[in-house]
Amino acid sequence: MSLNEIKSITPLLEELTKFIKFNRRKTTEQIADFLGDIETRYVDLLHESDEKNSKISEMQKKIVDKDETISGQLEKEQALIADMDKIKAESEILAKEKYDILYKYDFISNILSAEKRTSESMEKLSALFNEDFISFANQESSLAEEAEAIIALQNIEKKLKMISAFPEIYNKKIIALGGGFSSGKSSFINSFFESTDILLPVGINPVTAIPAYIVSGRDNTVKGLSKDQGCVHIPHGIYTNLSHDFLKLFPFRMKDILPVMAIETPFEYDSICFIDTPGYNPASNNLTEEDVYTAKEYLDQADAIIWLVGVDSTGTLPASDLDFLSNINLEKKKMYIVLNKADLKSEEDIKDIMENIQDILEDEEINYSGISAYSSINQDEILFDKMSISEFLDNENNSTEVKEQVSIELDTVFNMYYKAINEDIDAANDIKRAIHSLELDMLESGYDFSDDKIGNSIEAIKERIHCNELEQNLKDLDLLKNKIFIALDNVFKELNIDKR
Ligand SMILES: Nc1nc2c(ncn2[C@@H]2O[C@H](COP(=O)(O)OP(=O)(O)OP(=O)(O)O)[C@@H](O)[C@H]2O)c(=O)[nH]1
Ligand SMILES: [Mg+2]
Repeated sequence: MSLNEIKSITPLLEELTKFIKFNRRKTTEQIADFLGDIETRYVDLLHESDEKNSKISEMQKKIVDKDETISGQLEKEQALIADMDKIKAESEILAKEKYDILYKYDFISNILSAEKRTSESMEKLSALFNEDFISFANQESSLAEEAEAIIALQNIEKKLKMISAFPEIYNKKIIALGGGFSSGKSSFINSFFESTDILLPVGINPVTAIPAYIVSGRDNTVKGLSKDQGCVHIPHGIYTNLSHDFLKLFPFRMKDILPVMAIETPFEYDSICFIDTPGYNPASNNLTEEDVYTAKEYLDQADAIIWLVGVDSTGTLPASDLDFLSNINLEKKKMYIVLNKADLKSEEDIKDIMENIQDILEDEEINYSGISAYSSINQDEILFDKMSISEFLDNENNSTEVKEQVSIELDTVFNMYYKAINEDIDAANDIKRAIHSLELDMLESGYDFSDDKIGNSIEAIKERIHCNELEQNLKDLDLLKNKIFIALDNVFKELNIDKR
């Protein structure tokens, strides 16, 4: 029984006492009845109290259940918060990826939509090279070294197209940087830049993937040349990223749409155009195998070559360098050797390496204008033989007459054909003369040609040896040469107008 209930009975008990004291006359039954009522009331109260107690414990149980539910929900809430954080982090990554994709997409669409630079005269010359010349080459059969002639023409065409697209390189002395990957070609060129606003990307992994023409100018600009001669500005953020690793992210070969770039930045040698080429021997994976071809292609078209050897790697001229160089036509080019990263070796080591490389070059009968132990990073020449690197560059720093040069190259190609056809004509005439004197000798000896097997054979040979076709080839060649030189003239006229 609760305290309140006991308290409620207390006044009744007090009343009973009063009753006993002041109403002694009342009967015992009345008291008993009264007591009975109280007992009943007491039992009822006990019953009520039990019910309440059980309700309380029910409530307590519910509270415990609720507590458990609440703590379960708290756990769930925490798990949800963790999930939300994860999703947020993932969406940040996705947003960055989206930004990168849009950035790349913009870059690619810029290249693809770059306005094609149509030069009527260049197109006409290309048509003469690729259609008229090829059909002439198919028609004649005198020249055995036809492939050589056609490659020479292709190189001339490439050079002219490049000048049309980047008139900045017009009449510049083209010096291509060659060497193994990471030998420091890009760092070497950077070492001459007066501004750090634009630097060629460098790094320990194969970096240079797209060759670049670099000329001195007041501005700092990077342009790309698309496959169909469109010219596009390349933003700094993209340019500094144009490494092999970046290009691997694209599902196609970047070089197919952006074969070459042109960079303008101030440096001392304003008549020189450097070409930065990819290392000819990058890691042997599919994406970079073509670098051998690219490196060769650009070294071939240069007026001079600077060949870099990183002295940190082998300390000699590697056999693979010699192999590669043996496939470059060095006859008409000057070559200068730079032993780069000389800061990483002692002067004594440098002397030994230089002597060793000089011996190899002599053994291999490779001509070189000079050899320098240089540090691109410190812009410092430690040692040289024959002439210093700055002397070499000073000597080369004079403009070339591209038109004259191309004309000479074209003449060389045409002369190959003239020589071969004329040799065939001479040979045919020699045979004709020999047969004629044979016939005379036979007549003198009394041979009757009218009914004679030998006579028929001689007639057959005479029929086969006729020079008409060869003479016609000569005439066609004259005509073609004339057309090509007129077209070439027009290309240069247009170029000069562009420059003004
Ligand atoms: N210590 C030292 N490190 C150099 C020097 N020149 C280049 N390096 C480092 O050599 C590494 C390769 O240099 P790059 O200029 O990228 O070489 P690269 O020949 O252009 O390389 P690819 O474009 O990949 O063929 C970079 O980490 C340069 O910092 C130098 O003179 N001294
Ligand atoms: Mg490089």
